[in-house]
Amino acid sequence: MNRWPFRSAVLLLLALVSPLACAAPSEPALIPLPAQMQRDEGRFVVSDATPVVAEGEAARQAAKYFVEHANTTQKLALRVSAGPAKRAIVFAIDPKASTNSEGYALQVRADGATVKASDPRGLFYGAVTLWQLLESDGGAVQAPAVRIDDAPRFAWRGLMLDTARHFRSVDEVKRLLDALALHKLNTFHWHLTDDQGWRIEIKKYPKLTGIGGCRFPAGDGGVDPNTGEPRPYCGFYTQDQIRDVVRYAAERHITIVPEIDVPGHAQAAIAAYPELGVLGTRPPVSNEWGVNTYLFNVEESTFRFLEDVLDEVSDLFPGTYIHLGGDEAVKDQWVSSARVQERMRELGVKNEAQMQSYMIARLEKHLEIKRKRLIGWDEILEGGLPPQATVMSWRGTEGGIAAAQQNHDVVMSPVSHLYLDYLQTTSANEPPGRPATISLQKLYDYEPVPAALDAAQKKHILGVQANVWTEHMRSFARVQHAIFPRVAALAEIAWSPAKAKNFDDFRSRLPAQLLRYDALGIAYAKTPFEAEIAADADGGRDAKVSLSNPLGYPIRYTTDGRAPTASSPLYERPFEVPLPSRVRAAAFADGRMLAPASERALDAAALRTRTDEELTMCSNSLMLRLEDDGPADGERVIFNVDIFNPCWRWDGADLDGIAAVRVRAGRIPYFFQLAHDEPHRKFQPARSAHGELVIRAGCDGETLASLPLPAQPEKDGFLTLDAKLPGASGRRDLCFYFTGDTRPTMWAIDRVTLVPR
Ligand code: TNX
Repeated sequence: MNRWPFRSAVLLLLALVSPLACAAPSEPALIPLPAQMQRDEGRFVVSDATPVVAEGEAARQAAKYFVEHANTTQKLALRVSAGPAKRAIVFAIDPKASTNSEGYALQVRADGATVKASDPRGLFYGAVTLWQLLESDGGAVQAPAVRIDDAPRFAWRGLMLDTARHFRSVDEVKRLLDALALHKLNTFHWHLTDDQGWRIEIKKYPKLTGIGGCRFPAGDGGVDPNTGEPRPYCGFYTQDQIRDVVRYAAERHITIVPEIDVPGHAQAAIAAYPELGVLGTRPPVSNEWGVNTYLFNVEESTFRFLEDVLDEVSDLFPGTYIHLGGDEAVKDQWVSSARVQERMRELGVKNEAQMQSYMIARLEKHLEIKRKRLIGWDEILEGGLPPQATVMSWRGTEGGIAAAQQNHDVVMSPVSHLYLDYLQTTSANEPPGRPATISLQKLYDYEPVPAALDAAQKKHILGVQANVWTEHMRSFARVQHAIFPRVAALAEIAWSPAKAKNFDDFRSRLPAQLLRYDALGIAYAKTPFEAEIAADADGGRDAKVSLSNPLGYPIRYTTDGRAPTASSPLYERPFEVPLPSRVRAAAFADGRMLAPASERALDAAALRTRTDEELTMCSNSLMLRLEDDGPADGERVIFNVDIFNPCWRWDGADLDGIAAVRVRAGRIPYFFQLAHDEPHRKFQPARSAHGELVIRAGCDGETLASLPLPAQPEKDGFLTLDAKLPGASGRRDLCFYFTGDTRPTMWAIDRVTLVPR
């Protein structure tokens, strides 16, 4: 009798039951890790009949939050009651429970659970922890017996969302706030104004949203496919919606820090009210990424405008901080304006950096009247800064160090580690974004308190924040991909004691967090959990296959076309397969597949093709992963391209028996304002009307082919060119680039195929 089908069925069943049971980790999979935890003997079984006891409003709120989430993820129908009860879950405010208002004490015993805190905030975080403790094997839900004494490491645990570049609905913002709370984050920095859109209703200046709330996207994305008419991209929050979001955040103990960016990133405001600008003319709301040159002017009337705006903003947001931006304000317009220079003389201001300082200081004074504190990006340090101002350090840690040394409070948010618009893996399944990868581990290993600071200066580090800039995130799915699971690592940086941090341990707790994401409907990034299949043709009959997972989870694979399971062979080292073959592979943890299996058909033809992701960039000047501009809605092709040097390499291409190289390229808009970086963009001189595709043996080597480009791509937006390589042989480093200044569009390679003789 053939026993294998039976065995597979059993394994399948095992794989289907909740992996939390299979995992049975000795330590509960809590994220972020609590400050102190002790595991005791036994477990508390929770059922629909388990009473949840809460006395007083604060306790009731925390209990309700716990019950809701226990219902969502564990299908428990718990009810909150006031009376004492046996074998209960108890939430209580207790002044002695914790000295930190965000701290709590939690105990689970075989006969019940208690969460106590001195403040509603702490009680709320205790509720989150208790929810995370719930485990189920498909049958009973239980929590391990444990004693936890917890409090956060940092007071500022933040995430910034840019809703200017791409707008997100109120519902999406709320879903995000919910998820932040479950990571014990307490600050939501809401980027509401930028060159590409003004997103907050200001009653006194309705054109800010009426005009500044819409832009016409570059290329096909800004054209209605049915009518051919321009199609605007619009969105803003009414003041009622803002109040609603503020209330929703407060219920989750999240403070919102609104950002109104001055004096740069102001093009949308100036498009609405040109009199606020330096040139006096009306620019369009920008549809280009990068650094735009439009600045607010420095007239008294503009200060009145900004103060009016800040008055309305202050009334909407009850939190202490208002963010005034200050980033990337290239001063060209101020330098070349006679009127701004005259104003600078009037004000006794020596240079443009001091002019920005004057502006920030004056607005800071105004915020003081409204009992608000000013925070801004680290550029606000240049030219001097009022002592009360807080600095958000993004350009590295230097700004943060300098600020703390000058006794300013600091929030660390370095582009190198905490920018979530940077992609997290090199997978071809990554969405558009910035491919200088910030992996989960890189983010996790970030330490926010610079060693360069002395003890007193270290106290100025309020905390950390990750930033989600959304130039490349058209959808909420992409925003979630950028945030999850990296926000789990951020949570641990922000909350857990520095000495408790351990990436391997974090990684072992992560699969349980993914199950929570699944249950909550959070569209986390799958790319860190994929198996990557790399193959190298060995002479033509066989290929050498290597498998990897960005996080190092074990990989199982098949070569017989079947889907990999928890019992498929475990990958240990590179192996050979005959051609053709089909390799399928997936990463596993606790017997569960972490992401859909990857698949690769290996045959001689497939191995002669490289996609843009598989090619190497000739330099790393400004690498982007960009999407096509069409179709207006739906899926678009994505290209890896260095916009400063659009040049790709195939190192060691095997040219034996090869007659030609076929290059498929797409044409995408060139929609970047690079200000002072613009001259670094190198356009190789063109020889023909529309430039050419040049292929060389090594980027400085002999030219193998130079093919003139047409004026237009084919109907589908692509172009296929065949370059004959007579007499090609051996291994060569092929280098591909396009010549000519092709703005406002540019060519980008989609794939390269070696065509045999
Ligand atoms: C720099 S970070 C910016 C943003 C961009 C971001 C893209 C900062 C204060 N300014 O305007 O969106 O780079 O990574």
